[in-house]
Amino acid sequence: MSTHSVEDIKHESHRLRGSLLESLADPVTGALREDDQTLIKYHGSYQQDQRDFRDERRAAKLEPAYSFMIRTRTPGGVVTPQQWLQLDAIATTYAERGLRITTRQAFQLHGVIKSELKATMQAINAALIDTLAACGDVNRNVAVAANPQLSAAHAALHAQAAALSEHLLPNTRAYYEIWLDEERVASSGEEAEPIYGARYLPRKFKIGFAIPPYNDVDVFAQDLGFIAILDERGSVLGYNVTVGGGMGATHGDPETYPRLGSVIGFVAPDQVIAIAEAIVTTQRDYGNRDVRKRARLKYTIDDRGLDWFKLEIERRAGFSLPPARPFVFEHNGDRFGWSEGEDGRAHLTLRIPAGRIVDGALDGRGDAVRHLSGLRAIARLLLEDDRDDRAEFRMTPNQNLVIAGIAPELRARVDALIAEFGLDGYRAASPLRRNALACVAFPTCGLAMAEAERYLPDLISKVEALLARHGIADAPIHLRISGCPNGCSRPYLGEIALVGKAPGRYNLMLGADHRGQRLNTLYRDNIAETDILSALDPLFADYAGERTQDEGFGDFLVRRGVVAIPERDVRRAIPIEHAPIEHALIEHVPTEALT
Ligand code: SRM
Ligand code: SF4
Repeated sequence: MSTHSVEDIKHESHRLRGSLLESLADPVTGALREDDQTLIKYHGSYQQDQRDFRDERRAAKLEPAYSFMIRTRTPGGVVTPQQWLQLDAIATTYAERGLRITTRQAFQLHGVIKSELKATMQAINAALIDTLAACGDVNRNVAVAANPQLSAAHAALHAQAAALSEHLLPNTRAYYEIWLDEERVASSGEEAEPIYGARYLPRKFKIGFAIPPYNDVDVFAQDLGFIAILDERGSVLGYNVTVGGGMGATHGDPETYPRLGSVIGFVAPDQVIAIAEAIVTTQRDYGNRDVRKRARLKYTIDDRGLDWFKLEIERRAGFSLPPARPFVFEHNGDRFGWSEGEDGRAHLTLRIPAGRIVDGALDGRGDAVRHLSGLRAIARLLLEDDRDDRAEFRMTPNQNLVIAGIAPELRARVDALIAEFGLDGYRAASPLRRNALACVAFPTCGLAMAEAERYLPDLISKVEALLARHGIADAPIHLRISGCPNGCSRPYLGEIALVGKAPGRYNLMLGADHRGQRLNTLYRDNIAETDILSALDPLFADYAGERTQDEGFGDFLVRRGVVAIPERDVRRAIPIEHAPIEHALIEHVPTEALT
């Protein structure tokens, strides 16, 4: 690693330019200079190396197999069928392992080599998608509820999120100069960064918009969350604001911890940008720049107090926040299958295991799938037919995919394609499998301590067998696995979670709800698969016999005192008087229980 601190690197980078051009042009190595490895993150890319090959390469006295991960900035995860085809072609040409949908509704490409990085970036931009600020100490991809049914509310939130994402982009032209050959204006000096300043933020910053009753964005895991409050016809009245959510922690360091966002009040739609800017600049000025592990907004708030924080952001925004409005969350998963939007269009939510879209992967039942080819065929069909340009591909924050806005008369043809290409796995999959999340981990993630994405199908099969033995194969339990405690699959919000500690060893965490409102807690430390299954076995037996109707597994464990969750790790809904707006489901996915 660099001997320079990240704060110094940012400050001395000439607005994120560093020596990236020189690093990219150096043919001797597949890597970048050390400081540039930090700076490239702000351009949406990470230098990585293939960890499966490390020993072999070392033995052969070769440098590690360096390559780059590229992450898109796609607010709300929406792309057109045309863009889908372009991304597919880019992944097929330049990347390994297809397209990867992330837990923040972005695409990741893995395995792009340095000499092809610029061409890949240019191809992404030619598809009218960029990667600016997808990583780094800035505002990241803004997540939006994927809700396919409330079409008008989704459109309003998506527009709001896209505008906010634009507003919070860094001002520097570095991205355009390095990747898109924009000429640098010699006399212009360094650009002003009115929102970020010369050192950008102390740490990454994340924003998500939720539409109750679904909490698919896990709004309480965001640094800044907006919970949409709709009127009875589905129009957006405004948003409850949540601050200070975050998942990341470090094993054995009690100074670091996951934290749920605190609900601090309500804003009207036209106040969203002002309050977001006030929060971002407060974090810029007061976030911890000495200790990176303590630099997220959650620690700024805990160190200085929520009351202080609220007063400070109100002062900066120039208005005060009235009390939060009633809201209720029912679920933080996705609703699979066909549904109908209020606009009469059809929407299809597909399960994409761990978000990895490839041909030939296993779907957990040993079947080869052709997801990349299948989605290509669907995109082509939609393009052929898209008379009114309304169909879109919408990634969900649970790594799944909604094909939204399909003309109803195309349903049968889309259904035929999902069957042909094995994209209909959601119909037969258990609720456990459908709802499971796994972060990337090995072989690309440099921070992984244990497997996650690659282990998920096998792990699920074993947990499914255990559930079946107790006669509860259809239990809609949310299981999440991360290869380390950073929490990229938001594991601390899983009813069951495995958090990697070492190869084959995990912390077993239990007791979150399935609404994203309660964190789980450590149940067993540093155990291997056999012990994980043995620990779950008696709990499943009890759950099978003693659960109340519709009681979730996490709720059951808390009620029975198997785990105790402190009140600070719980966020309560504010009861609403009228029933939440009903959603029209036109496909009943067997065994899915929405609790
Ligand atoms: Fe993450 C770092 C992957 C969502 C918390 N995350 C990483 C890196 C870049 C590893 C690294 O720093 O070298 C991983 C790249 C792996 C790879 O090979 O692709 C990585 N994070 C991911 C993705 C792809 C996981 C996935 O399986 O989908 C998600 C990409 C999101 C996106 O599109 O922007 C991803 N990461 C998250 C989330 C979930 C979320 O945002 O909703 C979290 C927890 C929420 C939070 O931020 O608190 C998360 N990632 C982290 C952290 C811990 C941050 C902290 O506060 O401590 C790190 C490590 C770090 O920043 O130092 C990290
Ligand atoms: Fe990598 Fe850890 Fe994030 Fe998994 S949780 S992708 S192992 S940083």
